[in-house]
Amino acid sequence: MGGEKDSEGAETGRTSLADAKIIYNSSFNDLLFRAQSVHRENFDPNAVQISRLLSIKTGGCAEDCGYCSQSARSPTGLKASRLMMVEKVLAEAQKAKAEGASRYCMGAAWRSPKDRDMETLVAMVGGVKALGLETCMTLGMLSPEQAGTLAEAGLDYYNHNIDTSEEFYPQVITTRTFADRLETLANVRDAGMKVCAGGILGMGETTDDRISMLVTLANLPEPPESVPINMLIPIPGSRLANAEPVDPIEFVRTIALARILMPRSHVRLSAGRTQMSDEMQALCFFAGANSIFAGDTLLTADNPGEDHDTAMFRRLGLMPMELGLTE
Ligand code: SAM
Ligand code: DTB
Ligand code: SF4
Repeated sequence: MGGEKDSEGAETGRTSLADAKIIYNSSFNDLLFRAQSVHRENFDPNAVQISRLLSIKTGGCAEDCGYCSQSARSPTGLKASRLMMVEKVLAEAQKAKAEGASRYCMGAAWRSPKDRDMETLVAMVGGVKALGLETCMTLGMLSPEQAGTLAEAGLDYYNHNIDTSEEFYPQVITTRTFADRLETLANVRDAGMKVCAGGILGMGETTDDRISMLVTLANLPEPPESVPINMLIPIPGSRLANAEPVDPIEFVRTIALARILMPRSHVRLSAGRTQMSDEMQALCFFAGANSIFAGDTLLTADNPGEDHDTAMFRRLGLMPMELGLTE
């Protein structure tokens, strides 16, 4: 692809925004063919990794993310609850495993974890791992020490999204900065965990914002192993409740660009699948998406559920990716 060049004309190994735009704007057939070719060079094209989500601490969050049902600043009507007990989390993880999940992701509505919660979180990681599942957590910002503690507990992945482009970000969140996000990602990486970082489409951002977000992710010192692409689930009462929905073809183009810029990463078709037809999801898989969240609920919002996804996998000839083949 001819990436960025330094002042002497040598390749820097980074992707330039200009190159990414050219790829994104190529004809749909050319873009999808290229994305699918890259996908096949790096993955089994018919295997989709299945993750499950659990909200271990719901609602009452101090942050003001404009898309979220869990911000205490938005009248979304969501009831707040305390951090779940370890035993309850392990029982839920056991059920998810029995239903075919290979990775278990635990999310908390926090700006960042409190030091008093670390012991409970460490016990959750150890317990879920002992069930033979990969572990992931998303708890907000992490200090280097907190990242170190979770890594030592055996946490495989940490999810922290950049959500959108650096330019559009202040219109979505004001209580923490884009630079704060990158700092947490660096702390996670330095602690030796795998990084899961992506964003949301359909918040009123431009095409250039979407491309810029992916270029930021691809140009991290190491690209994230896992890249969730969410389609905004409009939450009544949230600031972005009436945002302009993203055009499905633009959504698929964004998935294809993610696959091309981050050939070896898992690209996860995350929130918003209840609003997508099987045909749209099929195009996303063809464009290189190879991970989903399964189950009836994400953190607080609806997801298609087991029966629907089993039928869709059958229609498309897709198979759940085996644990151990997810690198
Ligand atoms: N509180 C933690 C944080 O924000 O880092 C973790 C949980 S937060 C809900 C995880 C991610 O879910 C957000 O960064 C955002 O990308 C995504 N998300 C949240 N609400 C969403 C919505 N309504 N539609 C689509 N994606 C959403
Ligand atoms: C991510 O990028 N998407 C997931 C996961 N990471 C934690 C969360 C989606 C949340 C959708 C809205 C909800 O369930 O409240
Ligand atoms: Fe809080 Fe996370 Fe929701 Fe932002 S996205 S309001 S930090 S739970």
